[in-house]
Amino acid sequence: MASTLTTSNGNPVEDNQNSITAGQFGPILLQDFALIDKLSHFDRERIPERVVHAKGAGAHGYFEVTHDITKYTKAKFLNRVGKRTPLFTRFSTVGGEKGSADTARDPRGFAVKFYTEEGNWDMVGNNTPVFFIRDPIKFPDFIHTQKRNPQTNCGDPDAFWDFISLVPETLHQVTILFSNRGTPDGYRHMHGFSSHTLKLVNEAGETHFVKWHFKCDQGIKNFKAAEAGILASTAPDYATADLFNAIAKGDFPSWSVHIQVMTPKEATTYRWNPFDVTKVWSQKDYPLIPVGKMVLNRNPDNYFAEVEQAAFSPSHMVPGIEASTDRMLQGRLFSYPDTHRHRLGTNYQQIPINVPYNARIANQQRDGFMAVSGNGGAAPNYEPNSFGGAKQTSVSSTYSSFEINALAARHIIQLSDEDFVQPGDLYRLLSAEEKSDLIDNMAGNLKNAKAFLQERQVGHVKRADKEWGARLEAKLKALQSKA
Ligand code: HDE
Repeated sequence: MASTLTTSNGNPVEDNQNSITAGQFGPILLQDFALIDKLSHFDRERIPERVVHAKGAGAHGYFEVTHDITKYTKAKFLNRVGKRTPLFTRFSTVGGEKGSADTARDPRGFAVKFYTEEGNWDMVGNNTPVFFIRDPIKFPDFIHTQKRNPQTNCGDPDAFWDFISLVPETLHQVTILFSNRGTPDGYRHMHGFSSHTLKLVNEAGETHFVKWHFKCDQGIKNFKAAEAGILASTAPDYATADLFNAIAKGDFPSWSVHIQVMTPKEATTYRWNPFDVTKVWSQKDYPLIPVGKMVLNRNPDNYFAEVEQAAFSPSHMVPGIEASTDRMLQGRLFSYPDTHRHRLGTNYQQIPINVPYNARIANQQRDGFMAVSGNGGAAPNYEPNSFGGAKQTSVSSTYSSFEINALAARHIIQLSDEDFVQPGDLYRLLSAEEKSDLIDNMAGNLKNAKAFLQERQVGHVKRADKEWGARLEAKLKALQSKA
């Protein structure tokens, strides 16, 4: 049965079509609360969009443990095979605005909020195992080159390729981006990765370094550049609709979750710095160890409430899962809650989609805009206290400690030949068709940048693989002579 229409304070609205006026043709009266309530709320409907990953789609589901990894972690949600934890996942593109096309060439965000009994763990990853840069101080500049030019307000291929070619550590991720994995067929046909190295800590306090892999059970499917381009104009919400429709008809997408595990000792001798997010760990060296399954089986009821207001952070971690010293991860630990406080407010954790509802929240944080969950009631708002308020756990039992004895300075990570090995290996792994697609996709974009930028980038590609570089150069020449 239809319910009665009300104002925001619950008063019945008798007429939602006619404002109160002085006479048939007279001005509107200030006393028309129903009108002012409605207009003023409308005036405030927009919140800032995410500065990156603005366009996205999300769904609810669960994680089920299929294999015992208690020798690596004491995280309670992982302590029993068969245990299920509810979760919420949001997928996204990165560079475009909230209204941009789902099929744009871009990495895809892969963010999962696990509502565990020890609070929420957010695995905020991408569909790529690596990232463009390896120091967070470069991130705002890098993102600016993908956004609009400050003067023209149009996309700027010169800015993008200028940055990419001045910061060649980007080549590994750029290779993935310009392969067909840069245009996945929706969100159901791609893997997810923590990309960063995280730390697992077991009951005995022993630590291991891990990378998380969410292997897509639907199989990988990508678009070719031309198909993605057409869909950008004919079905700009392609991936959003695809996820929603699949779940609505009971075709629940799932991912098999694995970890790669490295001991702290191995981390000191491995060929690649395990804390450099531009590098992968070979699965030959560190095979995937199965952990569980993620299933998405429920659509949000309300996009804004659940998807737009979802606030993920790599710093939302449970005992047994900790950060590594990866510089990029360290920067992100700060950046996400910071952006949430700006975008959603100080009390963003009280918004229902973010509430760690399987844990009991008890602390001395009080007040602030939109304190909507009881604000701690009558409990003491300080600690230590003698009146039954929340108390800290013992230091040694919850999180691990590690030793640092080092010089604080702006330490440079030198670019070396080693940085070109993994992109080259990746190229050499591709099939003949995939190689041609990569070269076509890259040249098709790079051709829009100034000649000296093209040359600089071709130089980096040659350093990774001579044949690849030569083919890219030839393709660029061919495109130029056509133009
Ligand atoms: Fe993000 N990133 N990021 N990022 N990121 C954001 O947080 C940032 C990075 C990723 O569905 C923002 O809530 C910095 C790597 C995903 O809501 C912001 C650095 C990876 C999402 C932010 C990175 C990611 C974001 C914008 C360099 C994969 C969407 C809105 C140190 C491993 C989450 C927000 C969602 C979102 C900052 C790099 C993944 C501004 C400073 C590497 C999936 O805080």
